[in-house]
Amino acid sequence: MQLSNGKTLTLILLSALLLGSEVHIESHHLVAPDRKLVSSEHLQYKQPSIVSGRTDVVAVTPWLAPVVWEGTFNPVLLDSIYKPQNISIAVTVFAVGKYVMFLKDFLETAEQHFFIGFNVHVYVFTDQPTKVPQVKMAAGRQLTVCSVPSSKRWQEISARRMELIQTLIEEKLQNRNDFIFCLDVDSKFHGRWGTESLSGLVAVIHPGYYRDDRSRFPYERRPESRAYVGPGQGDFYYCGGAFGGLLQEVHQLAKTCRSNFEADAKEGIEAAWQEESHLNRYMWINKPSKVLSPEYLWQDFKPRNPEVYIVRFSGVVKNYAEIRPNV
Ligand code: UD2
Repeated sequence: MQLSNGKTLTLILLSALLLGSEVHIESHHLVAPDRKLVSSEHLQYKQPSIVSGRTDVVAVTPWLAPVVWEGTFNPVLLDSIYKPQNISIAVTVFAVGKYVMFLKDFLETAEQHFFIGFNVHVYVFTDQPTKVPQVKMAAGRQLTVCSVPSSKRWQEISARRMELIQTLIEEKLQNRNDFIFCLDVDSKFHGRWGTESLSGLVAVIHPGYYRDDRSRFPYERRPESRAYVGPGQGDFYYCGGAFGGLLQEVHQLAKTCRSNFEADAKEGIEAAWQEESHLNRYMWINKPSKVLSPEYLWQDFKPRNPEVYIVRFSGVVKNYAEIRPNV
């Protein structure tokens, strides 16, 4: 039977009511009041245009969220808008087992490129607090080490991050930070990552799949998993290695991914890419309000594509067999 979308939905809801079953709505979008973008009348900057600019990339999603590429924003203008708001940005990074070796480069390059001139608080989660390197941090920036148990499975380390992010926000960050970014440690900053990335819910497009048809995205494809994304569904394939936004939004994301991951685990299911699969399902239902282009998480082994003018943050080449507790 052919029906318009509206009619199909009505029919589904009606049948659900008649059958007495529960209609499960899993949208969690919080109303994140947009911050007022107040600019100074004294700032001189290049005239904006709506007819000239980048034509080689798409800079807006079909739900009208900006996609951030070099050349689509003015960093001086944005910084001048956010600076007087005295915002504070939390960062989480996990370094368990051999991954502590990546901390030095991660922290040192963050000092050179990540939200320079703003309040930044880095939370390092590790099983070896004594191995956290001493890195000189600029005024307004600080680091806190949080102890976590080690694990024999890398999948568990990666997946438990959602739980730890959820509890960190609940127990330590409320009323102290405005935004949070959760980043992979085996990566380095190479270029500016700043106020252009701020929004309610922020996702980064994975560098490995953005030119592919969505049928090739490595979503979780088993319908019995809570991370399931079916054929013809999904928008982009997003990275598990970088996401962020307003505290409340990231809290909702972490809480949902954690509980879905744990409910799956009780039924003996581990999604194809652990928390990355759950994040992809979440971001498909709860559309990100800003999407960062693959400039914000490239991979060192990949040659740079022409539309990527600048690599801002990139995963280092690593030998998985050497650094993971299991293969
Ligand atoms: C991808 C994702 C990663 C995660 C994973 C699926 C990117 C760039 N990376 O990377 O975020 O979604 O797929 O689970 O999107 N870790 C440790 N110790 C370990 C293992 C992992 O501390 O022994 C931490 C560390 O912060 C690391 C992160 O977990 O950066 C992700 O692990 P990975 O880098 O080994 O995952 P990978 O490369 O498969």
